[in-house]
Amino acid sequence: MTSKNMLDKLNQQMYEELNSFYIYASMASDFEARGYLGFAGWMKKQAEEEMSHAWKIYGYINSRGGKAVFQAIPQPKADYASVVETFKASLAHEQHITACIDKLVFLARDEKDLATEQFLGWFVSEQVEEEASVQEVLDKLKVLDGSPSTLYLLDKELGARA
Ligand code: OFO
Repeated sequence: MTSKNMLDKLNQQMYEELNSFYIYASMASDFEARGYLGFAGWMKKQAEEEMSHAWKIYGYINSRGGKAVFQAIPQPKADYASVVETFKASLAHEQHITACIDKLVFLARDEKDLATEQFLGWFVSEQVEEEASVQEVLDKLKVLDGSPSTLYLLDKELGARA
């Protein structure tokens, strides 16, 4: 049995995932406006993944006798100063999401809710991947000198993800 408290916290996490979608969709649009179509495609893919995370939680809440409830999502930041700044913000956001997921796992353990703990296991692994993929981009940006030509090449490379 999944407690009302746990279901409420899962609802909060569904909000976090939808908020992530909003943030990354906005980053994609900012990249697109600056002509970085590859970075934009990469971020759009990221945003789509966030939407799929939200649906996963939605399905779980409803399958455990709860009801997924949608909260208002704040307007995301629309303009970033540079490509590096955008990816740094993305990494910070993923670290925040990891902390949220970890808290949920500890709550599930406290409540001896094995089903929810197991459900959250997928998100724990996913966060390792998500943080690593953003870190990889930041590492490449650090190695490259940030000149327009290298940014152009990286933009092309990341565009292949989409
Ligand atoms: Fe980016 O992993 Fe969900 O939020």
